[in-house]
Amino acid sequence: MSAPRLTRTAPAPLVGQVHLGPGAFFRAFNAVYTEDAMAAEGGDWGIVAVSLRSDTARDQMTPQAGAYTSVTLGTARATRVIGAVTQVLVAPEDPEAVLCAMTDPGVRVVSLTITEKGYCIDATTGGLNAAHPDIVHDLANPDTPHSAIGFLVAALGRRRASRTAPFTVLSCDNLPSNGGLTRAVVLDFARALDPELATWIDAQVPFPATMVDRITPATTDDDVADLAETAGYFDPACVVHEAFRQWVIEDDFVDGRPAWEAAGAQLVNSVEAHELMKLRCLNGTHSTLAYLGYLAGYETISDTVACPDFARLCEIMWRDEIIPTVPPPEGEDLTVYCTRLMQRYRDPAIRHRTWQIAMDGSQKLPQRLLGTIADTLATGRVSHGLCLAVAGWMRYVGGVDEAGQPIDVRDPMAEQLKAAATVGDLLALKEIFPPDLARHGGFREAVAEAYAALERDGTRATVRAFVQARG
Ligand code: CS2
Repeated sequence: MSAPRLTRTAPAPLVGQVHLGPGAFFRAFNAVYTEDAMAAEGGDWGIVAVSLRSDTARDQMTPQAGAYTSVTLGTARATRVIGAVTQVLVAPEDPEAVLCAMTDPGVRVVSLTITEKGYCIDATTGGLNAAHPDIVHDLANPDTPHSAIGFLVAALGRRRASRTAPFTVLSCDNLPSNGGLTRAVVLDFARALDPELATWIDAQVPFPATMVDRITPATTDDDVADLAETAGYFDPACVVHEAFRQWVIEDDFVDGRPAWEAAGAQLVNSVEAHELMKLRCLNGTHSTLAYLGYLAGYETISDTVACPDFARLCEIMWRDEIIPTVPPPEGEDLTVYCTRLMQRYRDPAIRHRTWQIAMDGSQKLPQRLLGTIADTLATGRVSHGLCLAVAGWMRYVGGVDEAGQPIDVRDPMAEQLKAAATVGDLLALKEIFPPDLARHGGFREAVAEAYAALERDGTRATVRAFVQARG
């Protein structure tokens, strides 16, 4: 007999937030923190979630009135039904409904998990990519936006016109200075549309930065089936994640926020040090393991670090190449932090696919690997482990694995990457490699040598040779 569908039991909270990007990470992270904050301190902080692309989350959650299950994996496996999301909208179907939600005076925070590519950044300037097809569309059709940026500016414009207080814009994506970056692209868009609106946004709208951390593999059919078997109900919107979570938030909100500190979030004046620590120590080694692990034939991160050479590669990179570039945030011991990271990576219950992490490398490499490499080059040294990771990415985006099988490369720049025939061609992509770095002889040589070793000896042998040489 098939299990009954999950149904909402607790009454839906009154809405206080809109969230753009209702994917697994949001459901495992933002919504869980908000659920806990409301349980602890009350408040009308229910969430209207908005998908900018697909109807999947809406179709999965609407029959459940927005409720879904958070599954904590590992030895402390636990499940709980989350009720913080009250509705899921699909923007392409009804942009007006999204704008109505975002202009509701009761909505005081609009948060985002739209992935790095969702910000339409021009990587060479750090500002808005005005040539991005969604931006071109939205500037010509401001009332029916496609992009998150277009929706933010349209909603803020309506709030200004109706003399409604603005909301706080809270980026929750893995980008350095994600608050300032979001502010920059929103203001660029607003200036192109209505300079007076841009002036108002600049003066009235806070864009606090955040550091977010919870390893959340994509939900599989097996996860849904396991939940149906163990909990006795069908919930296609369930999310699976590790127990660990960390949210560091700049406390700069124009009209209140949920009591996230009651849920364990850290409210600080500046997130910068935490962001750098997490992007370089966690996401830098995550991407390293993703590309080299996939090429070596490992399906998940835990499978990859189960090989002593790959675990040792991480430890050497942290010790010699990453930690020296990261000023420790107050209260953090980076050696302890990285030891804990390796414990998180090793958890076999967290089946985080190398292929999933390998996605969108053109949007991830700069803040995860290249910044660290550039900072180290400035001291006269070359980060050979990180350059091996860059070479691994280059081999990966070549689209063929070591068994000669095709690799399903997912990246906004997939066509350009496929057309790049050599290391030099890839280094010439200014959207990824800053010209100063791409021209640096020590960097070019280290990447080219690593690429040649991967091609000649294979990934496992190359990683082994690296760790044996650097013990
Ligand atoms: C991962 C991140 O998919 C990826 O790129 O590196 O989603 C990572 O799991 C999170 O940042 C962990 O907090």
